[in-house]
Amino acid sequence: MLTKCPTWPKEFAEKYRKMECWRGETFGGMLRERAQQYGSQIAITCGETQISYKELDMKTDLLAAGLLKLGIKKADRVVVQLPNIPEFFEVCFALFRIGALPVFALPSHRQNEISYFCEFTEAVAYIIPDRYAGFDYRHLARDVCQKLPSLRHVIVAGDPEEFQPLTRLYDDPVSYPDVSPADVAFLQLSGGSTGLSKLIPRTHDDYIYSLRISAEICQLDQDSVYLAVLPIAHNYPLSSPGVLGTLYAGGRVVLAQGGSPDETFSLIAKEQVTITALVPPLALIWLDAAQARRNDLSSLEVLQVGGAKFSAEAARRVKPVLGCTLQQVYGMAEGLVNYTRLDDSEEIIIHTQGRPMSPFDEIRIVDENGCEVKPGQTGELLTRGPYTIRGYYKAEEHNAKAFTQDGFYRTGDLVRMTSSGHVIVEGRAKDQINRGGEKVAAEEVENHLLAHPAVHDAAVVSMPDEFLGERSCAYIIPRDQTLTTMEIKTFLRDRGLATYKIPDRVELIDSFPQTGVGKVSKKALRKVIAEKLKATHKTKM
Ligand code: AMP
Ligand code: DBH
Repeated sequence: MLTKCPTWPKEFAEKYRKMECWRGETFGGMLRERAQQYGSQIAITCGETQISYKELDMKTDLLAAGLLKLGIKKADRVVVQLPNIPEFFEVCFALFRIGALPVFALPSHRQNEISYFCEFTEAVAYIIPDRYAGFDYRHLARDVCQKLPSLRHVIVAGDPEEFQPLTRLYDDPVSYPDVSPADVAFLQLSGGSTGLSKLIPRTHDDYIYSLRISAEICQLDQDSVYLAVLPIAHNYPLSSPGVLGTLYAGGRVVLAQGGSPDETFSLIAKEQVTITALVPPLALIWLDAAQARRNDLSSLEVLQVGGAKFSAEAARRVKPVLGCTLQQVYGMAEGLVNYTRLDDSEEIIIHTQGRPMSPFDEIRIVDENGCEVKPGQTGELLTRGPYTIRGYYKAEEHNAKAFTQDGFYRTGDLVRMTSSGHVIVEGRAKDQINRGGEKVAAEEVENHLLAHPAVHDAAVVSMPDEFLGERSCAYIIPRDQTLTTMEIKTFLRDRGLATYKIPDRVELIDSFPQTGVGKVSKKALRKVIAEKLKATHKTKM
């Protein structure tokens, strides 16, 4: 058993079992069952490669055996940084089958993030592709190994150079350790709001429940074809219903390497894709591209948009332009996912972020004092339920703040509920920038900025952006007036920070505006930059 993972109190676990949310399934068992049910039907398509359910199950067995032989044991952590390639599934299911835990890093993470994940989770192995999207992950692995000599294995899908090749690990099947449905299956990442990302322990029981309900709501079945456009390690394309929900339902997953209309539109026609998931900026690109060209997108039934707020103006265009039903998705790796239903009215689909997927999701909307607001008023969303965690991994102090005494997760999102029970996201109480679905914790970036000798103080805030919704702006009080934006950006990149966290804009300032109690007023800084942008925009017109 993995320690330092808060879990559901006994009476809740009993209730969720009794109500048949948790049905005692594991990922290893689920794949075995699907292989028996669907055999030679295709589970995964990637380019010309097709993998059937039976084949996936078999390869999983072989790889699981190889991982055990390598010395990877039940409850060990393994940082998995794989893009949308078939090996992602073989690796994850093999780890699930032996009860080892993938830690889901994103392809965009760099030395800083990966070293932290490896160190914090005491990972025994790190699994990467050779090269992907013009980046050589073996370079990254070398940097990580230098920093963490204790990391035992680096395993490469592709040309391994000095590391271990994934292909050599496939070995004769053995018997595998017992894995309990109540065990933690993997660690997912939170977008983070205080410093470094927190790690989210999800159990087989709770995650598989969320897959089942998600697949039901999206009406997935054996004929469904899900196009994976976003990086599948992310919770949204992984589980809402994502690639795992599609496999749960016996459908087919088609892996795309990116979201450009050039690649995806022809894939939709070729593979007869029925459903896909985008973030708002990509949805905007698709809407414009579809109007400008004549691809056959008629197989597409559902377009999911989530990860950041989708504007009603853009939402309104989806059906007329793409000819499919829009589904808004408002979720979080910590658990709770809201969906608009496929048969909801246009009004609801366009103007709301949906409603909780499970009847057992409990929602509270509260003011600054923790008191419930009046119906229809805006407040912070708190939630508890059969697939929402009760605490982060190894984060006792943070958990005391991020969860209420009675186990509700404080989402940090400001929402209001319509009389129909649908949620509208109105803003954010947490110190985070949502860059078109990519979350940046202000404090993490500030800490890096403060490490620069010419930076006296730093505050990172969001600024409005037509395309991404928000971008990041770093306000810096310099010790040295010659400090340039370029220098700051290079400094952060050299520290191994993922590119999406590097501030889009740097503003030098003499002092920060303050709140009544003398804290930096980020609200005031956001206002200053928003007005400045508006003024320059006007002079340009
Ligand atoms: P993460 O912590 O990375 O799992 O990100 C979850 C957060 O993304 C939520 O708490 C929201 O702040 C944001 N989010 C996700 N989906 C939506 C959406 N449809 N509209 C607005 N915000 C969203
Ligand atoms: O942004 C997210 O983290 C998210 C969005 C939609 C998510 O985790 C999800 C659905 O499951």
